[in-house]
Amino acid sequence: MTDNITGKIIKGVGGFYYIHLPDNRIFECKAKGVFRNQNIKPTVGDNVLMDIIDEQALIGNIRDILPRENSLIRPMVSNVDQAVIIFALSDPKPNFNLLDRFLIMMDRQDVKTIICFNKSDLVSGEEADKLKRIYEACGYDVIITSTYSRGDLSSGKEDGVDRLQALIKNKTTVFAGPSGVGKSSLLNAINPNANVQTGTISEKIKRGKHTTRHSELIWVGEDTYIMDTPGFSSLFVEEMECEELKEYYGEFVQFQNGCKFIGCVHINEPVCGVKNALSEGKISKLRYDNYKQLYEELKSKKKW
Ligand SMILES: Nc1nc2c(ncn2[C@@H]2O[C@H](COP(=O)(O)OP(=O)(O)OP(=O)(O)O)[C@@H](O)[C@H]2O)c(=O)[nH]1
Ligand SMILES: [Mg+2]
Ligand SMILES: [Zn+2]
Repeated sequence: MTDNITGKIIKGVGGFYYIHLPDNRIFECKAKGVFRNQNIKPTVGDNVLMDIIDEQALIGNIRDILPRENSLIRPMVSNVDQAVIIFALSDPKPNFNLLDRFLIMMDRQDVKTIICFNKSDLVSGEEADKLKRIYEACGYDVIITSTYSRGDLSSGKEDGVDRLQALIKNKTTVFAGPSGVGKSSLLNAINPNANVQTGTISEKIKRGKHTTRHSELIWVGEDTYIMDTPGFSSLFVEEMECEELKEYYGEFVQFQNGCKFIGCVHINEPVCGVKNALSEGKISKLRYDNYKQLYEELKSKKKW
């Protein structure tokens, strides 16, 4: 029996945890360590100390959970470095309100988010570039990808999948986004060995046929993991005062000097630097409209 091996939980199903070791073996473990007295539940992403029970059968036991750098609630995962939120430019059409909700949710959990617009083969270059500029102006890294037509070198354009690959190296990254946008396809493009199931969207149920159902970490190279998550179609921004919302719209900040009222929320106040910037086209109407909609929803405490 070998003790105290360090590994990472990549999956948890029915009381079993799957521990990935640096040598790329995966052990099926139960959790019987001392941490159980402290009421800590092992979570995907946890680095753990494992005892090997049966080397041949790849069975072990989790002895201890190493200290967490962070621990997200949605999705439930530990030690995350960053998130990539993926939307399709078309099929399905992007829901920008949902995108903002996700950006806010990750910001509230102190996780850096990169935006990836996939399926660039389905829209014009101008359309993709316009969106890229809008979200870059809000302070986000934006990548345009296609898993269908990669590396159009004739146009001299950098391939988005290559850029994504570079951005995730040596990190643990959560891939999130609506169903059918190509999260699993991108994962396979980055690492063909990942071999994650993907699927065409069924017209009837509007869901991918091989839709991802469990969050799972996938090892894609040394110190590099990606968490593939099931698609979501709605998100609820909880426990926030409507007055707080503006803090999550980073591009507003530089214009707030122009607001007459302290605590201006940029909705109905006269003399507002943000609304002024909006009318001059310095703030995107798309973003402002989503801000306003979320503000009203938070104000009326309506759940969504
Ligand atoms: N046109 C086009 N289609 C793509 C692209 N990437 C993926 N697809 C297709 O989109 C469909 C959905 O892809 P998936 O990778 O399964 O999507 P997903 O985001 O993992 O979906 P869920 O697991 O349901 O959340 C599949 O039919 C893919 O072949 C792309 O760049 N362009
Ligand atoms: Mg998937
Ligand atoms: Zn204002």
